[in-house]
This record gives sequence, structure tokens and C-alpha cells, in this order.
Amino acid sequence: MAAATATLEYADRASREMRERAAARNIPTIWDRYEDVQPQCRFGKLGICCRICSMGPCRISLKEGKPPLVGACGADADTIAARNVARMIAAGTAAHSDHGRSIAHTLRLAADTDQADYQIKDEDKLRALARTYGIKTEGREARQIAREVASAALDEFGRQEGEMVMPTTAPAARQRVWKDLGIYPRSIDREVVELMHRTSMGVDADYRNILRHGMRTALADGWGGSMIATELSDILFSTPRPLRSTANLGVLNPRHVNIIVHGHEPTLSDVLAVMSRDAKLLERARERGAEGITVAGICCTANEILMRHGIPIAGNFLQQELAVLTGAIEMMVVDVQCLMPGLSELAKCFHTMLITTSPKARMPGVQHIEFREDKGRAVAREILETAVDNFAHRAAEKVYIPDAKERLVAGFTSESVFRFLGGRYRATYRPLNDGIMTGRLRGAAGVIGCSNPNVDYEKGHIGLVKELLKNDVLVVTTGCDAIACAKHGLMRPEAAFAHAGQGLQEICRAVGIPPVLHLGSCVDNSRILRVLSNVVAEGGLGEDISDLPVAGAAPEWMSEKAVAIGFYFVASGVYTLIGQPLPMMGSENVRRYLTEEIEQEVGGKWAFELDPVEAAHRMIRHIDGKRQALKLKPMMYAQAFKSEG
Ligand code: SF4
Ligand code: MSK
Repeated sequence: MAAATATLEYADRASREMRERAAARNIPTIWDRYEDVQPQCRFGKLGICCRICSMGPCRISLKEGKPPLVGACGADADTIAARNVARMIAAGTAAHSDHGRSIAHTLRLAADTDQADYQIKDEDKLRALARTYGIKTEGREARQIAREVASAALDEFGRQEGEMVMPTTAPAARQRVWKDLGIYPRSIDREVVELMHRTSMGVDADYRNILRHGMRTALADGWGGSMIATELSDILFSTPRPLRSTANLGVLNPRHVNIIVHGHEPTLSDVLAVMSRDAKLLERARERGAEGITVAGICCTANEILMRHGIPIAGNFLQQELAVLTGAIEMMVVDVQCLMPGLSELAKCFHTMLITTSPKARMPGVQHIEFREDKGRAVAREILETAVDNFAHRAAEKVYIPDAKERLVAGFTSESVFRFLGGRYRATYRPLNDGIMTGRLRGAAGVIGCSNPNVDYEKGHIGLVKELLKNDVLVVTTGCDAIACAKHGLMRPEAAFAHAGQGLQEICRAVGIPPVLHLGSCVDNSRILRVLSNVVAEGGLGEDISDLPVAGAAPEWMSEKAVAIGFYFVASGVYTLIGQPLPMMGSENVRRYLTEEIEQEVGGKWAFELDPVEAAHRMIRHIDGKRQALKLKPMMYAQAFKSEG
């Protein structure tokens, strides 16, 4: 179990400095509040407390054989633990997919309205997606196609008959696995609703049956809601291309109006990023004594606008309060997800205006400027002007911006990265597959997910990624792990020479990529699914995702969304390791099912490991096992780590 005394010893310098400044000024942050909620409930941690009906809450005994072994209704630890995990999947899927739904509505708006603030920026991608949905593209205008694509995407949410279309882009062998097990997703809303139904009082009591439907729901997220969010965002806001930028709190400028965008959906933040360069607005900023306007991001909003505009990243989840503590933020604009309610009290200590913008996510006492896609630019202008005007209220004596920012290269996608790897802008995965087959690369790993005060900040992310690189494992990343890697310099092209094994260094040198590839926000984990499908399609590494020498990890996961992501990777055939176990360890049967038996059903499984080096070695052992099964050549160079057997 994690200690309540997790440290910032391994974190970047800016985070350590700002945490110390907060402590010196007696301003509580997430780490202090986390201490305040100790000791945490062990029943909750182990997943064996049920409160889904008013006969409860019922807690199963922690002592083996000692009553109560079942709740008042007779539900045992297996049922209760499975239901609790399943409800996390439902919530995570709902969050990602609701994001996808709002992007689909925005695409329809762009298609329907002449004066829309949104346009179709990637017509090639629109036409490719139209083909997936069987929509005719020849001789048709982009907006006509977009209207039908938006409708087809929206149908994925509420379809009452038949099955989802987007998952047909998975390898054929993978789709067969889902069909045989009865977990091919039918529609996004339907799977979430059915999961909530099954886990309500007195319905599904079979832990395997519950968790299989959990996988079906998670698949509706990864191959549905999240994939729709990614694809349609690329169509509307442009598909990212490799670009340079910077990360960490040092991106804030003491002489500028600083605006932080925080949350997840790109519909507002993209417009804000573009409009912040408007000449009239810059003039307004100068009139108020500022030399310019800096927009920087926190959490996945940061990843969205970094990937498409090169807008710098201020920080990840655990840095949202630290950014306000600089005293240099005129406004923090939030939309949905990963927003700490504690921000509202903290903002009162400074001149920082906290602005909520989504009707789904308001905070008591916090100013709300409602964002509507049909008034995108007008709302963005109001927000930006209000932020600029707030510069006059900044208290110079409260400003402290740590001198810490790191260079990075980001903007990779399932299309661009390996077009790049091909060296001649060919869309081919051949060089990647060849690199793995010849033993220059051991394999690939997706390292993703949140940060969490219950573990040493960024020890898990950075320790794990560095150990993988040392052993010639190419790393792709999204979310808050991507931001951690950027802050620690792992996205500089030259990072390969400091951290990668010889084979991986050769690949990075040949094509000029960093050893850690930033693929975007949390919904962009769907890009990793696409990469895996493309590697299978390229040939030579098996017939299914579960044959590939790959693994996934979320070392410092926090959100229910991470649980949904983990389940869709496991159900897609990927060995998936997280730091803290899922909250179900109070049921030995559920633990055994998720970490062992499930592999027989879907080819992937869960693993839990807090130590980052051991976590990397467990992933490497899995990758080496897949290499052996494929009878690939031995690794080309002596390795820092040799797996047993
Ligand atoms: Fe207790 Fe059963 Fe109600 Fe859960 S569903 S709270 S175990 S009586
Ligand atoms: S923002 S979900 S803390 S990765 Fe996507 Fe970061 Fe996790 Fe939120």
C-alpha cells in the first residue's frame, strides 16, 4: 500500500520549488490535503465496500474466514470488487466518449453553418474516415461528406440495433476474439448504460461476467468514443505534425499576460490559442502594460494545443495549483475533467481569475463564462479580453516563476511518425517492423496516464521510461506521462544518446526522432491502437495485436479514465502494467482473473508494480516472450537487461 508520505524528490525542479514556496506561505496544495485524508479506508482501497443500495454500506471482513463474508444481500467480495471496478470503467468511458460526442457535434456545426467558427482542416482524413463508414466521397464537397461523417459518428453513441463501425478498423483476428467472447461493442451509450444496470443492486453477481462486460464497455471507449474524439479533432483542428516547443512552469513570461487553459476538450482552447495572437488583443495587452500574451496548457488541453500549434506546456495534473502559485497567471480557463475543486480557494490568494466554461463542470463561487460552439470566437474574445484586463491587478511582489523549462519535439501521430520513420515521407511501418524483426529494437511500449500524490511524483514515469529506453524499447506516450517525459528532457532528439540502448539510438539518429514519441492527449491513446493495428497490417510480426512484442503502462494512474484505458488495452491483447493495483485486491478471484486467466480469453492481462525498474523489467520479460514466440532474431547489441528464459 502506498505511503502517505510520498515525496517530490524525483520531480522536476520547478515543482519542488513551488511546493516549498506553498509550504512556506502556509498555502495547502494537493499533497497537504492528501496527508489530511490519511489513513484512507482499507475496504475502499481493496474494493470490498459496497454502497450501491441503502441496505449498505456493506464491508467484507479483511480477516480470512471471519464474518462478514458477504453483504446483507449475500453479495460476496468477488461480486462487490468486480462491480466497483466495472463502475470505474463506465465512468471513464463516459468521460472520454462525452468528449468525443461534443467534437462530433462541432463537426456537424462546421458542416451545417456557413459562418461557423470551425472549418474542416484535414480533408484527407475526413475522406478516409468517410470510407470507414461507407460514405461516398467521390465528386462530393467536403462539407457534404462531413455532415454524413458527423451523423455516422453520432450514431455510434446511440445505435439501438447492430454493432459499432469504428472497431472494424482493428485487425480481423482481434475482431474475431471479441466476437467469440461476446464483447464486440454495439454502441457507446448502450454499453455504459448496460454496465450501470448490471452492477446495480441484485443484477449480475458473476464477477467474470461483470468484467467481460466491462471490457466491452472499455472497447466502446478506445475503439469508439476516444477514437472519434481523436479522428474528428484532427479533421477540425488539423492532424498534428512534428514540431518543437517547451514545457514546464518556466514557459510563463513575467512581462506577459499569462493565460492557462486546463482540462480536455480542444474546441475552446484551440480557438483561444489562435485568437491570442490577434493584433488588436496584443495592442490591448500593451495598453495595460504587458509586453505580450502567453497561453500555456495544463493536463490534456496542454497536449491538444501543443500537438497542433506548438503552444508550450505549463505542467501536468499535479502542477495545476503550482501554476497559480506563481502569482503570474491572469486567468485559468477550465472546461472538463481533472480539474481540482481546490483551485477555487487557491485562486483567491492571488489575482488569478478562475473561469469555468462548461455547463457540465461548474464550481461554487467561480465565475462562469459559458462556451458554446456556435459562438466559439465571440466567447474566446470575451475570455481573452477579460484576462488581459486582469493584468492590472497582478501583485508584483507575489510573482515567482521558476527558471525551468525544457525543449521538446512533439506532434507525432499514427500517420506521421512512421511516415517520418520511413525517411522519405512514405506512409510505411516497414522500418519499424524491420527494426524489431532484426533485433535493433526490442519492441515498443505505450507509457501513459496521470500523476498521483499517493506515489513519489514522477519517479514512476521517469524511472520506468528510462529503463525501457536503456533496453531498446521505443516509447510512445500521451497524457500526463507525456508531460513528465517532456519536462525531464526525454523528448529532445538528443535524449537518445543519453538514455537509449545502442539499437534504439541508431533508429533515432537515422530519422531524427526523440526516443519518446508524444502522441497527444488521453483520448489520443486511440492513436496507439492505430499504431498497433498498422504494425500488424505491415506484416512479419504476427496476425494480431496480442502477438506483438509490445506492452503498456500507467505507472502513476489516478483517474477512472485510466481504468477504462487499461481495460481497452487488455481487451485489445496488450500486457498492461499499472503502479497502484486496481481497487479489487480484496477479492483473490478477481485478482487472479484480471492478472492471469483473462489472458486466455483476450491475449492481454493486467500487472501491478510500483517499483519503476522492476515494472520495466516485467514489461521487457513480456516483450521478450513475444519475440521468442515469433522466433525473431536475437537482439543485435548487448543489453543492459537480459530477461530470464
Ligand atoms: Fe450491501 Fe448488497 Fe446493498 Fe451492496 S447491494 S450495499 S452488498 S446489501
Ligand atoms: S489529464 S486523465 S490526469 S493523464 Fe488527461 Fe492527466 Fe490523467 Fe487527467
